[in-house]
Amino acid sequence: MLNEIVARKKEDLNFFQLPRREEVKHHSIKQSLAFASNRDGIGLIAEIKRASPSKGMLAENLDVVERAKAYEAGGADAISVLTDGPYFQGSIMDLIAVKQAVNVPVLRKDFIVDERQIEESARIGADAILLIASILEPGHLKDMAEMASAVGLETLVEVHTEEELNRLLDVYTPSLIGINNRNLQTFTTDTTQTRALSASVPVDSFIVSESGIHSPEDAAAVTKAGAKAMLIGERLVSDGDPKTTIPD
Ligand code: IGP
Repeated sequence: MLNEIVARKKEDLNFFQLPRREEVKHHSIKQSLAFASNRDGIGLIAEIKRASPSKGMLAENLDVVERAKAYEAGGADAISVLTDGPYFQGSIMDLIAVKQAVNVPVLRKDFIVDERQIEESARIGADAILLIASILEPGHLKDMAEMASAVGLETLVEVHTEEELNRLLDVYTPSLIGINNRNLQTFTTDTTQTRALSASVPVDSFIVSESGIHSPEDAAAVTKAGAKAMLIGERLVSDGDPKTTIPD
């Protein structure tokens, strides 16, 4: 019986494919995006998003490994993986699988509210995590960012309003700031939000424009507004070719 249990345990570990710590090769998301922004005018984070609370399923039976490889081959400079289950149909297993399949940095996209999620993110091989200003008090967010850095994770700090941004900047200046064009209360997107907030972002911070980018025109507009990278989910999940959205 014990032999059987042990054999089963080994099988489970294989199934889960949790990486060995020493086998995880980390890549810096900031460096990758900065390099791309200098080369192409803007960097691209392509997102694996199976579903969203507002649109429901975006792709049935999405093969996340195949999709992540397609994004990488198509020129994505980083991959974001939604790991929330209840609202986005993702899981940490999606991230584990994607991380092992690509050589670009992988961002864990989730609602991080507890330090145990930071430890977990490091353990599953993420290179970076998202921290959302609207759900974390500025002081708490700063502590979380420092904890993340201590375990080798970079952070993308997301703001949606100028008030959130200013409250945060009073205590902490993130090096990667995501301006979310989507209002998380109403789910409506407006890419002019990037322009509205970018003037208040400190010059040394790197701006990522997130959400609602569907066309080369949108991409050009956020670039003009000061974004050095853009994060695209829905459009790419439904389309699959990152190049269609990158401006020349
Ligand atoms: C991607 P879009 O409109 O291209 O699918 O958006 C990304 O910005 C969005 O998924 C997102 C998100 C979030 C999801 C931005 N911030 C916070 C969950 C939690």
